[in-house]
Amino acid sequence: MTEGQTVTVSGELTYDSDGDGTCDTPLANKTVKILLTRGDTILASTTATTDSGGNYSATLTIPNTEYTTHIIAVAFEGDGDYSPCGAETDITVYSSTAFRDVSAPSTIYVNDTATVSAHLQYYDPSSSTWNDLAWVKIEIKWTNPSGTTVRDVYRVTGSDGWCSDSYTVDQAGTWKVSFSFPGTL
Ligand SMILES: [Ca+2]
Repeated sequence: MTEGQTVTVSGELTYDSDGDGTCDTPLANKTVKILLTRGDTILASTTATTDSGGNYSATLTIPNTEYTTHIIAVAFEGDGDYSPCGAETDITVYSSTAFRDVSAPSTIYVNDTATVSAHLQYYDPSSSTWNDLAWVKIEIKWTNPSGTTVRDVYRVTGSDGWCSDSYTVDQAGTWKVSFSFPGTL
């Protein structure tokens, strides 16, 4: 994630119906707090109300902050009848991220398998360097010459920040392949 980006947090709120320490039953129509924290500091917060299936969803905007790992915490404080259950997820805030190299065949023929690759890096302002962004999920979309998206998959970058995908093209013309890094959630 980078500053100004929004992150959608969604999940299911449950409680421990039989006291075995594991939350197991959905809780409808309850308010949960969703917090973005760094250390002991709350940087952003919002609330959401669960639906009939216990599901909630809310959006937070990443504020101006340090470029490091943050925690998104979902908290239900309980209301007397239920024991609280919560959840946490780490996210990392980057000053910026970019696909800094791409690799694709310039010409291929119908029924050939094309492989495209892209190199994701993030900017570290403390050292003024671009570094490889490893082990994050990338969405890759293939659009054929008619403008139809025929493949939409997720790939994970390797330790070198590169990810790739292959597709057997079945139409002549110009194909488009898009790479996007939606953030770490
Ligand atoms: Ca239980």
